[in-house]
Amino acid sequence: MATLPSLQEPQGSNQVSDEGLPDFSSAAYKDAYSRINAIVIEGEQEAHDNYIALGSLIPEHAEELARLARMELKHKKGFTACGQNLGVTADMAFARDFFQPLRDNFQKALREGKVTTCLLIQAILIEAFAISAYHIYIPVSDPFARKITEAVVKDEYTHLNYGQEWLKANLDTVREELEQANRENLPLVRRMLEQVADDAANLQMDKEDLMADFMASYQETLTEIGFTSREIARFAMAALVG
Ligand code: PL3
Ligand code: FE2
Ligand code: FE2
Repeated sequence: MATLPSLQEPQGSNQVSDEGLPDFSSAAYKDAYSRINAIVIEGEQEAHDNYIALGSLIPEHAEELARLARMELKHKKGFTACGQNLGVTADMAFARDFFQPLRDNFQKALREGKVTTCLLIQAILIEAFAISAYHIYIPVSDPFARKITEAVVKDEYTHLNYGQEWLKANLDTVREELEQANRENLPLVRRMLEQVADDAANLQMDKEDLMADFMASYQETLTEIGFTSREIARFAMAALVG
């Protein structure tokens, strides 16, 4: 017996085009994008604010940090356009909540003048998270967003590098604070990854790919700062126990 073709696309399922890309106009895609897009927009805005704030803790680098901050506003603009291009309204309230634990920890460290903790949170953990997300997003993105994201990811390496070089230059004095800050904040990043996994899956981004890419940047950065593989393994363990 012949079945009637369904006129409406099934809600919640991910439509796939001939090229294996998601259907960017499906309700399921747009719903997930409203949160992911908001997370990215909010993340770029907070990154801007954090680099400006870091300028007050490292006044001799205030100008360079202001330059990094400006790049973040450009990223925010680019990702805002990505959402508009798909006809999606970003759920900014969701994104504010998403970042709250990490934002609170950054603000506390800032009040206490803890440069090392602030740099670990913004320039290492958040940037490595962004880099992994953008890497995994690029191959499954729409052509408009792809161009923007490819340009952004290059800048994010500049930001990661800034934190890396400062921590490397000060390694003798920052070890203890870095270890403690990592213990408190790496579990938060892991939770954030888990929170975003279902929406990311709707954009055809795989959770394990995200985690693996994150761990690769994280470990590489700690190696560059000057930690041994044994020390890095201890650092990474915080993701398991937190
Ligand atoms: C700092 O430069 C940027 C901070 C942004 C944090 C990004 C979190 C990413 C979550 C998963 C997003 C997938 C990418 C989709 C892009 C529209
Ligand atoms: Fe950025
Ligand atoms: Fe950045």
